[in-house]
Amino acid sequence: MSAAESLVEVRVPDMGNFKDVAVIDVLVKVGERIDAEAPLVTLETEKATMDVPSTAAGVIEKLHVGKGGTVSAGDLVATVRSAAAAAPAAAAAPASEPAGEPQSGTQPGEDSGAGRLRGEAPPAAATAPAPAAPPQPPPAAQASGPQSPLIDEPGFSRAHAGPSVRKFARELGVDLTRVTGSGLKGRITHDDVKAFVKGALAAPGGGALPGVPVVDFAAFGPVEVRPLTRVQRISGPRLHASWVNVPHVTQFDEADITDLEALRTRLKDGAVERGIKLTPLAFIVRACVRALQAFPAFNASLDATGANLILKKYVHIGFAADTPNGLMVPVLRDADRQDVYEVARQLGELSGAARAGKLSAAQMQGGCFTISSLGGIGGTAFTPIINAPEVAILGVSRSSYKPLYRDGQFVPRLMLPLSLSYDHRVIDGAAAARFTTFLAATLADAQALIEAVP
Ligand code: CAO
Repeated sequence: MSAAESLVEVRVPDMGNFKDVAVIDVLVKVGERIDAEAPLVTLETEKATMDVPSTAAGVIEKLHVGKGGTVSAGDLVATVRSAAAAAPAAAAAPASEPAGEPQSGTQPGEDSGAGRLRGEAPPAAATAPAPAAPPQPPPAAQASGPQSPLIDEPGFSRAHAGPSVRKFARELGVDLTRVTGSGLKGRITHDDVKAFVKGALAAPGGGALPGVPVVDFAAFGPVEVRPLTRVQRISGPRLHASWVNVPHVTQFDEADITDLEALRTRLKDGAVERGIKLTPLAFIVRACVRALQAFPAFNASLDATGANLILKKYVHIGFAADTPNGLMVPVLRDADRQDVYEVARQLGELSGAARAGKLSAAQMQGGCFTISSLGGIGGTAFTPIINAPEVAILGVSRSSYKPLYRDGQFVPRLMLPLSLSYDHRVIDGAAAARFTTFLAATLADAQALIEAVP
């Protein structure tokens, strides 16, 4: 060892209350040259994983832990022969946040959880003494990586993978939610990402979607270029992601709303006196709540692995609102706890805020199921795109009188067209037909829809 070189001991950082944590991967070999912050080993508790990064650049002189072993805070992980000035030998390295991205829902300025095991609440008190000067989080934990509209960001940040695998996936534009992990407890490895890319390249079309031709329209006549609105630029990639990732099927049906419309007409003026516009949509929301309660698989989402269905015990209903800035989807929270008047009041408030461009981010989050009503405009049916990761969306078109054959004769009935698009990975056709049949029957039972909600 030359005079300029020094030996740096890299130790397990403070991990809150965790002891004897499993070493599930050793990411370097003796003699290997590494950069500062390079992940050395991966640790895993029952709830989370983290990598221990090197505090210095240099060459691995000795490894003190092996795959399958266990470690606690302060244990020696590796000795690094470093040419540069090194960190104090006994200093614990900061824990590397595996994500390198902000956690879902984390706002700028909030504690992103860097330096803790992912998936854990902040420890009430550190069990090991903290270094004199708190170490800065590694650069990867400070800045989020470049984001691709085709990556499911919340899912990506929850994926079971270490920082180097995340960085690798970002570089290749791989959405980790679509990669199956072959490591311990489904952890995603570099090889898994490589295999995913190979598979994508081997797919027909080389994994990329065939492009549409680029045309110089000006060659055929005068044109004007108008940029998409901000809302369109955000919603476009999401609609596209749902369209290409989710196998959509649309089930069509009709509901006899003759009695419902008669009831609504009777109640409408009284509602106006209370400042409420009682539109058909409020009754449709109430009917959807009942259908979602009767068919819980429609009030669910697939998890990031695609192997489990997350059934929601709350009912937040999104509805598409046509605004001057483009399509927005405000979310009516706890629709199961509101009567039709309260639903109507909130629909009015939320659609007003949407049109005025005053919806907060929170008012557009947490939806379980979406309704897209074009009934006020026209049309007989359409195929709405699912607001993924929701698993179904109800399209509603304009009601019209139709002859219905009843008791040996045709009678005029007001029929409401329903178009239910659903994720065929989660819902089969029979369930969808049962759902719309139930919905139609519920809409036909007008009195039940105005019952008070506890
Ligand atoms: N059949 C017949 N008439 C209907 C109807 C239906 N299915 N639904 C609503 N109407 C009537 C209403 O009764 C109302 O008539 P009155 O004023 O005479 O009572 C009129 O149409 C207008 O209703 P509205 O638009 O004020 O209220 P709403 O609750 O029906 O809809 C909202 C609210 C926000 C959903 C709607 O304004 C809107 O933005 N719709 C467009 C949604 C959209 O763009 N979807 C496509 C998404 S995919 O690109």
